[in-house]
Amino acid sequence: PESENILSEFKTSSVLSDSAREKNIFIHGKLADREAVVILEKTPIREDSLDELFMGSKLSLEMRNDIYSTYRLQAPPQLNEIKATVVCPATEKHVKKYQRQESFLVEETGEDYQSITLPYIQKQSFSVQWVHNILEKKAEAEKIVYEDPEPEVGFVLLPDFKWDQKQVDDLYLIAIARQRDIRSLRDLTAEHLPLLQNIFQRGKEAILQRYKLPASKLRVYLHYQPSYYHLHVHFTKLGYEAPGCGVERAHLLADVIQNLQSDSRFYKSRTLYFPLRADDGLLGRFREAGRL
Ligand code: M7G
Repeated sequence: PESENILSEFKTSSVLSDSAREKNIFIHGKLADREAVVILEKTPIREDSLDELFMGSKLSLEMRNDIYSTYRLQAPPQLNEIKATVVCPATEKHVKKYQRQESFLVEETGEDYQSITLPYIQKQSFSVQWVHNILEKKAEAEKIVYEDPEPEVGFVLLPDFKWDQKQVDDLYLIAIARQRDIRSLRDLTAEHLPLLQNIFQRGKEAILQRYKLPASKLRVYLHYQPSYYHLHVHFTKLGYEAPGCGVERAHLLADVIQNLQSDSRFYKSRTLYFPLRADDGLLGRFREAGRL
């Protein structure tokens, strides 16, 4: 673990968004002259830390009224951490991704995908270098929870970087397929059923083993559109509202499997709906094509 504070050089240019309820802030700025996005997030209070919290904190009364009283509690430093995520150098697209924005629902037919979406994502999507680094064990190798080395149906399961792994209440893992040419849901056919079933089955087993969470406590899904066009599956704890997981983007893996079982070309031919943010270039393409 690095101890040097690289953030001491961070120069804020603007706050992209923040939320008092989620207790996070997304900041755009510069880190040693390079564009950067920094995400700060207060971590959840863990049940297993309560004794330490009550015993070790400084308490000051703010007000007392009848049966009600409020305090400021100064927790010991190890229980008062902020999770920081740094993207540097950040592209324009990263800045946009974290900016609070109005969004619009897009209706994408199979033809729209071929004529509008595919040409766009081939030119303009986020790099998936970080995904390749994981598959090649050049990064995050020590975090891998489960891996199946088989080239066709194999995958790597590891904690999503949104999850600090301190409590299972906000469990969030991703399974990354070893196959590199599956961009998204749209590329899936019945040919990929063994891969999807393998991820579903072994992913659930690995999570039960490691975190004692049964399949009945998991939400297993793909995003469409994803941010990163290399096939991956999200595993989150049921009931945890992960940031950025709106109902419109999520497709349950169990449904995806059934749909492909009944029609191999399901995701090639069906109209898919998803929200795009006002400044997303893809939304502009749909507008130009008169599809919005
Ligand atoms: P997505 O559906 O493509 O995009 O999911 P979204 O971020 O809009 O949901 C990609 C998932 O990969 C997200 O849940 C990210 O939090 C996660 N993720 C992104 N990056 C760059 C990393 C990384 O470097 N490491 C890990 N472990 N997870 C990442």
